[in-house]
Amino acid sequence: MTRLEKLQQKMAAQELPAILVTAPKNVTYLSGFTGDESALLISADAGWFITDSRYTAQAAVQVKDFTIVCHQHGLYQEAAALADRGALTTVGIEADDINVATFQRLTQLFSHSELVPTTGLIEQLREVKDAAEIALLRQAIQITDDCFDYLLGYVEAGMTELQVATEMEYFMRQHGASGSSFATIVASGFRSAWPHGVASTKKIEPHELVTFDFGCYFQGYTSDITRTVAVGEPTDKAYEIYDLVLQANQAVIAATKPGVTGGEINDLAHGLIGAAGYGPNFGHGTGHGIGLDIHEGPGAWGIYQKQPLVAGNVVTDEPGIYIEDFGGVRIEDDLLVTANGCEVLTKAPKEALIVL
Ligand SMILES: [Mn+2]
Repeated sequence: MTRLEKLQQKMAAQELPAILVTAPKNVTYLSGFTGDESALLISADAGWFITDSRYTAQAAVQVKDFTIVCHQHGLYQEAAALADRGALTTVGIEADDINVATFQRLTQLFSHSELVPTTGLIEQLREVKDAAEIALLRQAIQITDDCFDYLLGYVEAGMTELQVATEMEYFMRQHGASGSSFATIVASGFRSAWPHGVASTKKIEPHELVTFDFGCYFQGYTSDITRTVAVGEPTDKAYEIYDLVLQANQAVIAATKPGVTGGEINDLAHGLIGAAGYGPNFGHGTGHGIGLDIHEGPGAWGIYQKQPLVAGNVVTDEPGIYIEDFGGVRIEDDLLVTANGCEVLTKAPKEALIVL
């Protein structure tokens, strides 16, 4: 079954006769198109890919399963005209993607259709990766693993965090990445206690902990890894919190399998760190899904907390401990849920605190 057919099956089950897909990653997922400013109009038995002249040649190569339509007078005008012609009187829209101004415009343009907000229809399909997606995720992750190996021979006290982050991003692009997953985090010393301390002009000082949280996009798919190292021998406390975070990271790996919920995983990691007295120092969730987006379902919080994992989910495992004015440790792996457990996709070393 194609991804389009899977969506049409889901639409039928929810009695949704048509949907306008505007979120760029959802357009990519369903059609194969990697450009932007395009949309899909999908009915029970048809699919139109709407774009403009900048993208028609690219679409002819990339887009499968859809009729390609090149608009002259506006993306949404064309979508509304197609809906009129197809007598689509009810059209779903992606509530998470459409802002209020666009919604008002769509309401005017789709004068013969009722617009129905939907959430998560395509995102739910994206949570279960197929073999082609897993192959691309493996390649994105390989580049980040290689980058970490390179880092171990590169980082020295006296370098600024930004210098290191720039080198990392350059390395990943040299090895096939189209870009980084997010602003690369290099957080040293007191800044390592900031869970999302994006690289700054601060110099890395001897004996400091340094947390690297980074990833890259490879052919549309993203990776996400965190490692903490010490640049010169750190204090005993650094070893203590490193070992605790590692235990939590490994406990999550041991527990991750189909049927377990994100909430259970979250409680396990927080329970372990809490029992050692560092509960208040671990404030964030234990993980999230990755794929076309750096944060996607299934997550370990919010609406996903009660949702059981299934084979084909790819989730992160990222406990951390952050102590203000001292520093912090986070260890993050990417896990592929398999039939009876999980495979750790990230291979970068973590078994003991690395001292450079
Ligand atoms: Mn992450």
